[in-house]
Amino acid sequence: MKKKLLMFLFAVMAVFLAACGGGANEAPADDAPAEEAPAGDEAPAETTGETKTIRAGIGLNDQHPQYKGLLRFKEIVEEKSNGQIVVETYHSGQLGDDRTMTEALQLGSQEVTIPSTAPIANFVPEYNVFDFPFLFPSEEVADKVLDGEVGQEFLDMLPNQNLVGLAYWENGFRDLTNSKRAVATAEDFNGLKIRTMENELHLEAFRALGANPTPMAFTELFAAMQQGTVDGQENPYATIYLQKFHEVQDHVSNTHHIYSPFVFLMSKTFFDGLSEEQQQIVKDAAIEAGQYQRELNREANSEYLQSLQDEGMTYTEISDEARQEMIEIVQPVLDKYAERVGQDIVDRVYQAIEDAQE
Ligand code: KDG
Repeated sequence: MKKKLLMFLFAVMAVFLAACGGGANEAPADDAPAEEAPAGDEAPAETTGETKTIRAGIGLNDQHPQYKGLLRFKEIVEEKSNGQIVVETYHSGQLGDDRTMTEALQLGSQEVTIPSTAPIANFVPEYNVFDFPFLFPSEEVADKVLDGEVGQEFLDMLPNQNLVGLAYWENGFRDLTNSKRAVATAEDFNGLKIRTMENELHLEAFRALGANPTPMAFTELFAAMQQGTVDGQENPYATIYLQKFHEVQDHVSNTHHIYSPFVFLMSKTFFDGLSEEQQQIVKDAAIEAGQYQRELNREANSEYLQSLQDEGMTYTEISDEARQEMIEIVQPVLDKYAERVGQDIVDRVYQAIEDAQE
């Protein structure tokens, strides 16, 4: 009887051990793919069946050249990858604002966004340099610097933040609008409640000019102007017109105080999961679509100042003397930030700007 019981217990243990041991050696079917390298790393796009999706979001609306550029990016990528990479496009902050979308890229829960450099400076402080007021004298000089060695040096700072910078696009020269008064001189900024991008340097520069700046996400701006929470804002003419800011703003001045680049950002987690061939496709597409976007943007910015006046805004021209006074007022802020981000890199940017003008 005892013997039978012992044999029964042995049999139960044997079955139990076999189950445990076998389970450890054989990978369950579901885990099998994790053992293999992601298909995209080795195989060219055409030979794998896997489709990758890029969710690309921007803050501006679907009329803006930035969105048209994004549609061009989609067209190129989907064609060149034979449909293996699909691009979904979102505008008007549907996926969030510049900061939240950039964070989503870092987390790998979104693949592309194209913010201005100002919010990027919250992740990589060196990017503040691009937002030094009155830094770039023209769009052409900006192109040369950004598409050159120095521009690349800045893109190379992004992987540390789990971001990849594929190209520079253009937001453009920023101009002031408000609903209180015509702004012609530095004095006219006095007490104006101005919405700025979420960036300390912008805040300090406007404070130096005597304004009362408030940082705010772009998605909240129209309502803030409509409700009078802020008196004004600053953005390129294309944005002012296409976002219909003229409906809630009366005055526009060509302050041209900052040239705002856009940076085409991709999540590094996503980029690293692409094959080399696919990485090249998205990089080339971001550059090619960016050329197109810059062209459209320049046409829009030169056309829409007139459109804003046709819509009833008063236009005030900033004289050379008035602009010079503004430059002098904000200089201490620039000196402070140059020290903060490193005089070396600031000097390299200044040098590249000088070289670009030769
Ligand atoms: O899509 C880009 C916009 O979100 C943003 O960068 C626009 O310049 C802008 C602003 O003022 O927030």
